[in-house]
Amino acid sequence: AFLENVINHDLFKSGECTTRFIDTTPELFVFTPRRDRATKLLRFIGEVTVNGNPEMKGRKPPQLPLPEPLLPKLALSQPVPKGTRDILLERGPAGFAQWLKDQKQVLLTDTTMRDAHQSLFATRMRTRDMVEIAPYYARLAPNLFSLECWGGATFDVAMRFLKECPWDRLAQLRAAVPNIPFQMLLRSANAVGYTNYADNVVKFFVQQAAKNGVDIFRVFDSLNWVENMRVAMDAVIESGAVCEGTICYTGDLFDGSRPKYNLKYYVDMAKQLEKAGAHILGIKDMAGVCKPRAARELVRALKNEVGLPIHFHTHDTSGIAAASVLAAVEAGCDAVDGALDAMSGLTSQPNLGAIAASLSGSERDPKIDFDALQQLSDYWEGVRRYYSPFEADIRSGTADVYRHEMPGGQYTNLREQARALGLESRWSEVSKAYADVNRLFGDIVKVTPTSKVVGDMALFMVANNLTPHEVEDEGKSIDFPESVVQLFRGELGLPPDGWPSALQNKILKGKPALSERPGKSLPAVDLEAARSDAEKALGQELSDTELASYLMYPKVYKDYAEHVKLYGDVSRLPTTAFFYGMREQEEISVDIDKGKVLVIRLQGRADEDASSKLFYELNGQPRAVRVARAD
Ligand code: 3PY
Ligand code: ZN
Repeated sequence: AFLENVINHDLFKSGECTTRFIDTTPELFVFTPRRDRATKLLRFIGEVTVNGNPEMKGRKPPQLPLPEPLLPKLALSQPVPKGTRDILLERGPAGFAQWLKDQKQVLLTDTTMRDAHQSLFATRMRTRDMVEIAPYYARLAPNLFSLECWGGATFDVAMRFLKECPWDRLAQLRAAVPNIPFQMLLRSANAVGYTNYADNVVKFFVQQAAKNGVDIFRVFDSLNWVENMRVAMDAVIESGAVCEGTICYTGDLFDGSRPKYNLKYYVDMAKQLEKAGAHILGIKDMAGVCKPRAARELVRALKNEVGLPIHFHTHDTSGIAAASVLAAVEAGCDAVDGALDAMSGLTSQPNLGAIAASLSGSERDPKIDFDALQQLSDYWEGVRRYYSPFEADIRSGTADVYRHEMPGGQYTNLREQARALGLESRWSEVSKAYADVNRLFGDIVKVTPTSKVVGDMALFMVANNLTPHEVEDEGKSIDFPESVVQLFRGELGLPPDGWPSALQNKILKGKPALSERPGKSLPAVDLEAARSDAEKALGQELSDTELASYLMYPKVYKDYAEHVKLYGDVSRLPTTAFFYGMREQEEISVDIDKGKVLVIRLQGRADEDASSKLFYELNGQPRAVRVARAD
């Protein structure tokens, strides 16, 4: 690059430079960003090749090399056809909801890019693997109701573990798929975090998400408290996006011993959501415990009592979730979620292709091109192999889910937490403790973030060999996990019937609890002051979306930004290089910018005492990088 600078310099070209040319021409030492970016990426690949990706610690990599995922055989020069999003853009959110309600066919949402990987491999799917297939979705499946591709746990995992920008993911996907609505999961006052944020932060976050490509917001509250959903719902509606006000399904509609979550409970909540301005009513069966009979009755009752179109979401943890989906469709459900075949089943969504096939020829035929879905699924089959170290060791459905009621999206994450605490071999105790904690907490809705607290407490009980009786026993002193204290202080809101008071007294040790929604007493955050604090700390300017990331996760965002300074945008690397490094003589290509491709080959490696030297070829030029060895 230095030589390039010399050769391209005007003075050099004019032939008028003297021997002092180099000393007196500092700009020769200013290298183009391209070289800088390449150097950073080579350093990252070197680190991972020599020391391993920290994310892989204790995990077994797959057998390498892996075959390239198969892309559909379709020329991307084909124009993008009109799709469901065009209907939304033409009619606006209310008109779009009416259109949905008027359809005879059932509409389909593909959750592969959000919930499926959150539920199968701890949310580790990288942007690059999504962006590769995205333009094919636009051409092959324009009639999907939506792609759930953002929000939930993907936001923090992107920065925390994958070292990539969630907003960049959204922008790249949006550019590739202009014709299918994008859907995100929003935890109402908790936005995409694990705690309630100030109202103005929730609002700012929603505005950014809507502005940058989210069309449909599935808004839920982790205690089903509509009061705590209003700020987020209002922000969605004011942003001009579609508000899917969502009920979290829990318990068992027909279990007389748990009458709390009966039909009346859900119908009342649905009416409140309708009144609060929801365009669509979501039913979110996050654990996959809504049995077929319950799904049928619930949808039937809600269709009768509420005027909104209904969108049903479930998980296949039990192995029979597709039956619940079909029952919901029979009862008149307007849209349903599934994951493409290769990313379906187990703790993920039921199989979208199979659901579509089962309904084919019926009154509710979704009129979807199977061959197209199959081609997309073939791609995902290849992608899934990249992530095998993150998959939980489960091979079948389990009816045990009706006992523990753990959300599918939490299952692999909690197993991860258990593993990190050395409790993996005691997983069955953890899942039993999870059910015990739910009873101790008064039989609550368990979905992020309340599910996280229940999980924390379950791990705490197993790690400390505590029985439910000991937890309740006033004579036994317990130092409860901080998240449990916060929950009982009301920092995530309130269940409709309050907390069990004896346990609350024990946990809070006499300290007061909130009696209103937390956002009411949280002071507004001075957004510009927060921006300038972060800018000072990082020595760089923050855009609005970066500020939104920082507001959600200050520490995670800062660590991520430091990583970018050191290693550049690693989201561009192939997934095998990112997690497993490079093998000798392997060649990868990395699109670092429009039309700018780096071809990187690892030629060889020399191990010295405390470091290793890696010899690369970068676009045909030799480059060497030295990496200190961690061992
Ligand atoms: C999330 O909030 O991330 C969930 O998937 C809840 O089910
Ligand atoms: Zn889910």
